[in-house]
Amino acid sequence: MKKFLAMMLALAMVASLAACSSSSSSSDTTAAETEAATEAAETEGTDETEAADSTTGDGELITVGFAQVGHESDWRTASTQSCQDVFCEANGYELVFVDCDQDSAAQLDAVRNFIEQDVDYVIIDPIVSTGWDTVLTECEEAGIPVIVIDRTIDDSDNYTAWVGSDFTAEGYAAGEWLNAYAEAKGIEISGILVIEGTTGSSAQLGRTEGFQEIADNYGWTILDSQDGDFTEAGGQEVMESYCQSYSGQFNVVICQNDNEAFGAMTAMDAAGITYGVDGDVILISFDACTAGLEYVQAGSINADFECNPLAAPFVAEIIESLEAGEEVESTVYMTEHWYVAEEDVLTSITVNGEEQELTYVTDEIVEAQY
Ligand code: GZL
Repeated sequence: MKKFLAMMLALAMVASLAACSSSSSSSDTTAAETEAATEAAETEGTDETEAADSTTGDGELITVGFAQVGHESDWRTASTQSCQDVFCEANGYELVFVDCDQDSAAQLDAVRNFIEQDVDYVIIDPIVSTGWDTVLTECEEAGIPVIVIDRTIDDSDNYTAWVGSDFTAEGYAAGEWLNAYAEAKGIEISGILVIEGTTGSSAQLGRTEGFQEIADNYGWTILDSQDGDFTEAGGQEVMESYCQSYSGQFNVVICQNDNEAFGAMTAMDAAGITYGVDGDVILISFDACTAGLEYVQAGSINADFECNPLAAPFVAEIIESLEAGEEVESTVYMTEHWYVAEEDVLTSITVNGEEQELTYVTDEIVEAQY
């Protein structure tokens, strides 16, 4: 009965998806979700009843409501796919997925809809880090555990666990790499321009804070730091403005994700500004998605600081422990790598006194990336 009810409510949810995201992205996502579930079921060679037994033992699927940030970047696509691959019927789950299209109000509505549907678990990747306390209390009162992934919630700790990355550490690593690289290459850093991620997201806050601290330590000048919203269009728009306003004043560009870097490269190409290993501007990025690593391998991006989007398997472990009545870790950090374009310049950096390895990008690494 619960499964039938969940299915009917899920269908109602799909109908309301347009409220949360543009119809094309929600229908694409639904199609992808269906495709992923079908592929997984075919791969597993397991029918739904057998698969359901594998998770709950009573033939019931575990319903998981996932309020995703949006579809703004390659990183986001990989994050969504990871959840769809793991939380599928073949593995004993029913995923109610909502693409919130970078709209914080819509994301809160999505979580409240999950409560109405009485899902078993809620997963949230919070678009911004504040405004969460009330709805998390509502989930608690409804007896629905919440697992936060990727970005953090900073105004409440009323959730079961968080799985993600240390964004400030990513910013520190980018700053220390830049210092060591400039020294090794004999480059005087004249001026730095930053294209930030979505304002108020913990990824933007952490990367900005970490890099700023290192810049202050070395006395670097950050000429400007504007929001590119983690999108290619945003990165291009901000970089076009920078090329106008700061021509000849900068030799470092920091993009807080790969898609912004793609846009920044388009803008610098149009302005006749060279970048990368053989260019006048050092280009640094974050995420290290496959396309980003291809640009690193080509020497267009000098260094790319990975942010791992594949949190879903770790979330599934948490849910399975909770189903078994076991204690769970409240914080799970993902493993990340710092990728570089040149094998013979630096092999490691020192961050807060700790030596951190650098990874030279090879065909095998690009092939295996997300
Ligand atoms: C970081 C993640 C960010 C990525 C961007 O964990 O939230 O959001 O860096 C994505 O690509 O848009």
